[in-house]
Amino acid sequence: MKKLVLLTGLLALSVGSAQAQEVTLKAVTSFAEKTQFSKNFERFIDKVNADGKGKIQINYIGGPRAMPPFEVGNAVRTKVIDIANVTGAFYTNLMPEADALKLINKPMSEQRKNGTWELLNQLHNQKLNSYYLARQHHNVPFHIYLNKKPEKLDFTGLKIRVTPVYKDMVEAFGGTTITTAPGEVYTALERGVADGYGWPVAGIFDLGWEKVTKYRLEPGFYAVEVNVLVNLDTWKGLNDAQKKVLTDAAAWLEGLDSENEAMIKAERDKQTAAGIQPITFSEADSKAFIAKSNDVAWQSVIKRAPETGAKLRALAGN
Ligand code: 173
Repeated sequence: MKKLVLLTGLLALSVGSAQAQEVTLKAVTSFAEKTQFSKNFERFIDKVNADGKGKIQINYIGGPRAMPPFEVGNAVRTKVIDIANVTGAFYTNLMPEADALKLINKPMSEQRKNGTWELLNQLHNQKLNSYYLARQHHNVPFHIYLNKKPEKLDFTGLKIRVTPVYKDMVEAFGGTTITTAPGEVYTALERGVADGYGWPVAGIFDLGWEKVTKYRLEPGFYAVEVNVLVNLDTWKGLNDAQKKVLTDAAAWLEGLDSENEAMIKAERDKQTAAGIQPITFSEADSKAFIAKSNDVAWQSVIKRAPETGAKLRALAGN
């Protein structure tokens, strides 16, 4: 009898380790599939699936059709999914410091050296039960797009679609805010529920927003961030070879940001060709706009997370 138990145990063990040779992670993106802020993550998945044969594979479930964007952070926390492509703006409810990511625009190579990545990884470990694998889209600014032309850098009387990225600054400049997921922007503009919206300099053509957009307000502000998070239990369960596939692919993914300068230029040209006019103000006004936008955002983070918020501001140096 004892022998039998031992044998069964051994058998179970060997089956277990055979399975551990190749793991499959379940992935979700918080942006529509094949659009600007999912595309590089999809390239990352292809790379992992090519490099990770026999070790690690990613099963791509998809985007907002599979899961509402504001739920992705919680889904990776609870291991409903293993790996996610998600902006911090969509999980500030779980981690207020995620709102500071837009204020940190040093290259990831530098953030990994100066302690920023380490602190952010700790926060993701604690509050999102996840490992902070990568950050993408360095040096891509946000803008406010409008259908009414303001006389100055002020949003008084305007209703603007926001996420946590833009909420504090739009309100600081007198605007009324409506928070929606990207999937609801088109209808809000079409129906005149919103006079404008916040969005990065790139990606407005993906969901047809050029048809309902007249102006792009200058200057751009903050910095886009979309992160790749891995559930912490999933991460800890991987062996070194599996971790290496993900870590190498993450470094490669961050390297794709070298494409951004040309991409931004092409997007601006495409907007001009589509009849979207830039609204510009004096250099002094633009500078003051950016300074105030940064200040209100930092204040908002530091109010919710006094100690870590202040540390992040010192690391960001702005
Ligand atoms: O506007 C948004 O939905 C938003 O917050 C965001 C964040 C990063 C990239 C693109 C959009």
